[in-house]
Amino acid sequence: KWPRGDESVWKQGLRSVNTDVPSITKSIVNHVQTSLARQAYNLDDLGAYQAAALSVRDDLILNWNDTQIHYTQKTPKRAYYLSLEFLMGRTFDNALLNLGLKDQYREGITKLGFNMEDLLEQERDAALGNGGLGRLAACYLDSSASQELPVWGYGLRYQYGIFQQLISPEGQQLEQPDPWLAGGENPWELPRLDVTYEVRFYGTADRLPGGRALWQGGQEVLAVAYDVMVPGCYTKNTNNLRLWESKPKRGFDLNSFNAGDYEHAVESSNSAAAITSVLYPNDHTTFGKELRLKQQYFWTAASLADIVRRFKNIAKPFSEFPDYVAIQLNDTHPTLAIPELMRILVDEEEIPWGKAWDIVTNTVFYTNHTVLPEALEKWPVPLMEHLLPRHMQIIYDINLSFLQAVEKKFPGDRDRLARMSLIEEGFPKQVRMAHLACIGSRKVNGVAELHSELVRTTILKDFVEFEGLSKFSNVTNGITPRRWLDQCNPELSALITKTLKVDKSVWLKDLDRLKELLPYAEDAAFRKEWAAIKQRNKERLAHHVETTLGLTVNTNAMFDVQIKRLHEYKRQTLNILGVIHRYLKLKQMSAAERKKVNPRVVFFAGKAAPGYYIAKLTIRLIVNAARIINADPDTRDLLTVYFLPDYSVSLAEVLIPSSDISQHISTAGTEASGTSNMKFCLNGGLLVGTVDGANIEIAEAVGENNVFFFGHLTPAVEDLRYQHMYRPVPVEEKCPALANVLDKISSGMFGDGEVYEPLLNTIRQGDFYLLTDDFDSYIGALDMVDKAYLDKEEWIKKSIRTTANMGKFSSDRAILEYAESFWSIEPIKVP
Ligand code: OX2
Repeated sequence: KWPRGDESVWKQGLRSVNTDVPSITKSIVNHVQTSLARQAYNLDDLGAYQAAALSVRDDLILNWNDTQIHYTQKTPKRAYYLSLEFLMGRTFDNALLNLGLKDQYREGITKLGFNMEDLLEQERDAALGNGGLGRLAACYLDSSASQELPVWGYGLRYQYGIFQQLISPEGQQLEQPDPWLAGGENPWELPRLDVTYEVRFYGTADRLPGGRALWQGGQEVLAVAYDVMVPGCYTKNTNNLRLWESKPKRGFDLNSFNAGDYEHAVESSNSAAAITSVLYPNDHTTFGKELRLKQQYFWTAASLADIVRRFKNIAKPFSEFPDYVAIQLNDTHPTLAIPELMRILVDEEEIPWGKAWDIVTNTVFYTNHTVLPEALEKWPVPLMEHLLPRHMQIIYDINLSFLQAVEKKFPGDRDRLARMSLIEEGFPKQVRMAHLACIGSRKVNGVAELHSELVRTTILKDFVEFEGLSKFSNVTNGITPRRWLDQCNPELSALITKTLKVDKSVWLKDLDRLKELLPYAEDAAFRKEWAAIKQRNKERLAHHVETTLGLTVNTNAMFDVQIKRLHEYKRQTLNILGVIHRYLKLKQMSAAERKKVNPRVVFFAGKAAPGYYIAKLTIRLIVNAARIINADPDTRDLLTVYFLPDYSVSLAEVLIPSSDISQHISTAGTEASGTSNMKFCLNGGLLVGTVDGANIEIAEAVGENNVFFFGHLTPAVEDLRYQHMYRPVPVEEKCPALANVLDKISSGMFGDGEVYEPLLNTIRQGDFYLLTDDFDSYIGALDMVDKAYLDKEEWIKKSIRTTANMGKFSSDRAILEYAESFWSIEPIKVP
């Protein structure tokens, strides 16, 4: 029955998605006219982009609305992906491709006198993440929608995303804020000013009889929802990413205001707004800052309140909560979801403690992303007690019964109790978030085979012994082929579609179909097309470098790319030292010898955490080495180096399709997975890497003869580090080639040598990341690359075979593994 008014009048007003060019241009012009209040006379590219984006937004809203209504009616079990970072990048192009409307929009935009590519460039990246962890979350959202799974994301709507990186003339990284929302309205989100929750901090928690407590007083802050629409690929299903913004509960303190104390009046309102103001730019380090803990609680509390309210709408007993809700913790950042859900169940819903714990441990799942000790989150107990007094009580209570159970299984093993406790002794005591996440979850997983094995045998070994192996598993990461092939490499996508003779939506959602390309490696005409596309992608990158930096890139050279966060464990230093070694060798060659050398262009890009001194020095070395090397007339036709500033998702989309080789050269056992390795290989770039993270599984999939491996293996690392500590060998003895490079840097070949001493000393003393151990085999691997590249036809075959074998690394496969083996949710198609 129609709920209100005249049904036919309503129906006349309803619109559906615009799919033909005339209705698309009509909609764009309408937005120019009314939403922007402009005309054809005063419309620039930015305005045209905005109007076109608003038109796409209308379509997304229709699908999004139908999806949400359908889910609400069908009440399927849903999964919630809690991530403090979502590195979404741009939306316009991706939405058009997923809707299957790019061609129509291109035609319409052309008719209106604009150029599609120029409009795409107007959009600012949504850069609410640091690197792999945040981009993985974005790929998983795309795959959830594309595979029609009822999955929502929950995150924070930071006013400022990851900082913008500038490089000073000396090669110093400078940071600038990223006010990504400053350009006016963001067309890709729906403000839901009606969806708000109160979140409390500080105050007192008084225990009541029956295990409950009353938490009151302190500061109350409002969480306001902003919904970001996440369209699936060639499906109506459009999922939701809900981002929370903090707001003061009341505008300002009226008493202080009336008393003339304006500063105090706005203070609390400022402190509320500050919570979601900025993304913390650290990757793999924790700082123990109160504001960060506030972010974590604010976000988990608002998300859980929202999840619980939605569950209550279906009027089921709480014992059935795990039948309707799965919550995935993206790393330990949302671990407070565990004590917060306990608080809601015990204090508010009056469920007995034991039953509540059963509900929690059947609902929550935890993904670990690193075994690096400095990245394992710990929070000082005094800070936790002050900010979240009730949660600290709950954590103590969980710990007590947990340690009693451990004691029962391993009587008298005090060391084990100390190792496993949720509280680390010390001054101050600290809460170990990974332990809490582990015992509060139904399943724990790592992100690649090797990493999951390291989780089981190192950081969570005691927990495996206590809880059994079956709780600990692996889900190898994946990437969305929509953005990382169809969108970033349209020509290759078109060639694949033509060759496989299926609609592109078929293979894009069933990436194993790429296997059908294998026979074409033997087809010379196909190889020619394949190589021509790679070449045009190189030219596209060269054009980008030319227009943004004013530098001319040699597109006849091999393109060698390393793009990722700057970190000692990722060893960009090894790469630049290798480049310098190559330069020195070239300098010594005769002109005749140089004729036989393959020209090479080396690209670097990546941000360093603002306080990470050594990583910033590495950038400085790269920039200054590039300056000298690129200016040398003896060698510049054969070797050039570029550091491209302000790495972003959008820059990655230009770099990745252009690479001949890419480098993933972390010290064995340190890179949990890596995901850009998958992106390069999917685009037919070959991998140079260590036997680490997902590199191993990529090599298994594409064949070891199609990758260039080097370096020591994980089991050797501990011993080598031990030797560095107790039986150090000088670099000159251990690795003369490397010692020579270090000497040249020290002696000022690339500017003031003194500057680099702290960086070089990390290698000369201790060498924790094993550069001296791996340097020779690294150079060996790069020599192999040179040799292989000489046989162009064979190289192209390798490239085709690599792409053809990358099906496993679709994030569709990964998300379906989570859906089936962890969350027990099923696809639900929106009609
Ligand atoms: C990253 C890991 O370093 C990387 O190896 C992995 O591919 C990515 O997460 C996605 O799983 N912060 N970022 C990561 O771990 C942490 C902690």
